[in-house]
Amino acid sequence: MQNSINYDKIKEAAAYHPKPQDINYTYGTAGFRMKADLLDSVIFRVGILAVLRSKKLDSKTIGIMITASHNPEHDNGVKLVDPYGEMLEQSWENYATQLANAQTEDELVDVIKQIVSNNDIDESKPANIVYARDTRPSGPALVSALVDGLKSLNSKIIDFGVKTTPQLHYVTRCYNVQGTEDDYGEPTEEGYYKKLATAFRKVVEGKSRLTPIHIDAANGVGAPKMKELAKHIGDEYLEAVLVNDDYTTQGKLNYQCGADFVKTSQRLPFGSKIKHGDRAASFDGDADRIVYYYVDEDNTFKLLDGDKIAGLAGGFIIDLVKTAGLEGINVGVVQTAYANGSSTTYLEKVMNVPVSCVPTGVKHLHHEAEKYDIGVYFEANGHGTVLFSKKALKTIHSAEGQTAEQKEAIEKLRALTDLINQTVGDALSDLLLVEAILTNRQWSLKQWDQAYSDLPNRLVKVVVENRHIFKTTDAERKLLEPTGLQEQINELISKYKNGRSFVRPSGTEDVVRVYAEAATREECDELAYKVAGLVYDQAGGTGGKPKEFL
Ligand code: G16
Repeated sequence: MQNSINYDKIKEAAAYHPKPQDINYTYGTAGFRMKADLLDSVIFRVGILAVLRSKKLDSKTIGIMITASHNPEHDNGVKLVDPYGEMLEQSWENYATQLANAQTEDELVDVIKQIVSNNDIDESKPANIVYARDTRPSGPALVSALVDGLKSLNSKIIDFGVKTTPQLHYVTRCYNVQGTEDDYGEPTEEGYYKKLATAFRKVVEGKSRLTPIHIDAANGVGAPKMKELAKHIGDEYLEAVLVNDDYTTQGKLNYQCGADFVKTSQRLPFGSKIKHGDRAASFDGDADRIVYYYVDEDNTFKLLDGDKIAGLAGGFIIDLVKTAGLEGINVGVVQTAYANGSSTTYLEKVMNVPVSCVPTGVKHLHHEAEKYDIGVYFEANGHGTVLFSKKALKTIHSAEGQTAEQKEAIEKLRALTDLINQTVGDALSDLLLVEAILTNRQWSLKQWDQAYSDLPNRLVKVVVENRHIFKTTDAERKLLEPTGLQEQINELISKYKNGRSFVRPSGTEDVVRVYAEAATREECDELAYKVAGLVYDQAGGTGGKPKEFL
């Protein structure tokens, strides 16, 4: 049969993509991610897994994204996207790891057979795959390994080309729900722009346009895609000025620019010339994160990160729901341990919204946000979105409203359900969401920033021999292992006013991350570097201690 699995063919193809010796691969926070030259065999095998997943899910289209997002240009990575545009179901991550680590072709076939039998997969089902990549120079070669993997199982393949990660999530969902009552839009890049642009114009109609938004596109795929989106929206609604939009020169991607750089170093990206009064935002390398910022009268850099976006979006949506008279729709916010303490206090005490804290990684936030009628989720690093449950969508789409004010609020909520990419955090869609809210409120960035003041905070990376020895609990806020380390961290924290700090292994980089916040900048930095030094000394630090306050 045409679709059934030919194991000899797989072995033959796999021989061209041998697994390097002595490397242990793990499907982490956002799939596999590491130096691009170590990924050939992994990508080939991810293709195989995607086909198995599609067969398992009745030939639903599975998405594959080749990107390493915020990582340096020489890294690359790959992740699978499930039919509704969400991250791969967690129970399958283990299969990805097993496939990637099978040393020989025979072992690989054994793992495939096991997955087929464990999941009762009907081998004769056809498989449908759509894939895309970002602008990394290693992308084309990795795509070719992927295609070899997909072809070894006779999958139907759609090459979606060079795209942002959220565009791939969007199109995956579109393919799977086309023509159903959950239709999500045209499964094309053009369809994506049209949907977002139309919704944006609806939400801001009749309001004065804001001053230009300066966008640092991290020299990544977000640059050409933002330009395209802006064309669809039209200058009369949004004026976008791009910097760091050189996505063709090698060595520039994410280099001293982009959302991760700005959030971590808490300063302007290279190339930005914004002055007091200007408005600015940064995307990351695959345009799934966004942070905003401005400079104050005294030239101080001010960051509006994912926490601030959650507050802004949550506040606006709650107001619309109230004005529309849609009682019975609850709104909640989901954060991670990286959320600034002040933001959590603001959300809980001032906005009176329920807040949940989950481990890092979009999949965790996404699932938690699904528990609310409208779930706003944002990581402090700028990755997030808003989910509308079926109940909320039905209520919003069937509501009519009595007064003109109610009708307007309902119309805006409807438009927001199209404006927001509900599959995953999306820098382009989130930019439009923020711009739409600020336009409606006629707020400057400073006015938005006034909701609350962030506690000074600091992120430090520590390189250790083996980050996998770090085990955490309580939404990553406490270390279980190495034993005894948490007690020492607690002792340090107790010496600082409003001190908070935690340590966790990164799922996307070969480092351990240390987060700290405290009442003042000096105390916060001291705490961060002391905890980092402790980790370095007690848990196999290598390559030099983090520099300050040793
Ligand atoms: C990915 C994940 C995010 C996560 C980030 C950092 O983002 O999608 O959920 O916050 O990695 O993760 P970690 O601290 O484990 O390295 P991106 O934008 O790089 O895909």
